Amino acid sequence: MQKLIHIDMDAFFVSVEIRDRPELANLPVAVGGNSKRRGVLSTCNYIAREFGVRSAMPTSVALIKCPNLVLVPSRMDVYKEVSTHIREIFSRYTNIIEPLSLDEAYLDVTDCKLFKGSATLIAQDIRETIYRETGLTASAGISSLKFLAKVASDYNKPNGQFVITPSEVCSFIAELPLNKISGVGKVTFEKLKSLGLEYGRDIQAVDQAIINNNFGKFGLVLYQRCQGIDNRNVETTRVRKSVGVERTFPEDIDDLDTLRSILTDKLIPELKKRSEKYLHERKISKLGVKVKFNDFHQTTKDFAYSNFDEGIFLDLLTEAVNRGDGKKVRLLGVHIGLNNIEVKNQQFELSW
Ligand code: TTP
Ligand code: MG
Repeated sequence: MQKLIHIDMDAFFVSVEIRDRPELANLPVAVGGNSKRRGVLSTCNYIAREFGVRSAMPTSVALIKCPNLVLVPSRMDVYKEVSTHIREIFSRYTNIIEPLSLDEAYLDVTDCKLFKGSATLIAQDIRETIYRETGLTASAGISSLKFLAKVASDYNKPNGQFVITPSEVCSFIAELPLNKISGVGKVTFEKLKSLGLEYGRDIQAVDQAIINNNFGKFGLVLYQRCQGIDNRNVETTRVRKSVGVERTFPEDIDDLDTLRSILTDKLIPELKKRSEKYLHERKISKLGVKVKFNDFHQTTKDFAYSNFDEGIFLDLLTEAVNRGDGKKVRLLGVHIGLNNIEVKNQQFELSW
């Protein structure tokens, strides 16, 4: 049985702003909504939520609900930095991490040996570590099923956590309002209710054909969820760390000038072309050259740098070739390192 944790930062953007401007702590505060007439809020703190203010609400509406609302411009670069930091914290507990947005991720801690493998204590420790290192609070949900971990992280929000143990799954779902299940939006929920289906127990008791006939593919998913079936794993996105191009020669080469011109005329242009698509979102962290000698011994020489620079590549080549003490070169490669990925969330970008 897998042990999953869903972590979600509390009122993320606005909590970062209040952390950095503590004088705002007891006021209703929202991020975004730059124009009073046309803007839309990104999020707001829990004080503002008591007035009915919400994410994605037009600023004009929010100001009617809460005339004293303090509007703060967003600072994406800072939120991204915090996001990178919390992901680094997650990686101290597991390698199986699936980020969903800047402030939210699933973690599979099945194999984590800390706290005698108690997912509840691991989640507690992650949240404490996040608070200690970033000054921000997070909430967590713990369960053996992905969809329930997500439901659970909302349960004791903010700054809380909730665990649904395997033996509690069935009874928990029975009491669960169906609109808490990811994928059940307003329209689907209304339709379900019109069929007398409002809680998990209603679907647990109904004939599967009724759900299939009315809700198609999603009906099957919903039916399975309510039976406690969610076979999805935590999907780690493998992040590419480098891009490289290399060439094995038809005949070994010992002339440095020939190697230099292969590097500048062929390999670097090809590397540039191949890296283009990554460099829209990522930056270069280092340049490197790899040399394999005719005895199959190979060596790599890297240099931390953030741009393509032919001179640096050539210097690296000379150093690498010199390591061969006159041996002929069988293969030559160039590569760049890519820095950590920055998450882009189109949906959120629209609502700035
Ligand atoms: P959420 O986790 O949905 O919201 P939140 O962290 O502000 O509040 P909580 O989790 O405590 O309920 O979203 C994370 C961040 O994403 C949020 O701080 C701002 C941004 N965001 C938008 O910009 N627009 C939106 O419509 C939503 C929902 C979020
Ligand atoms: Mg959040």
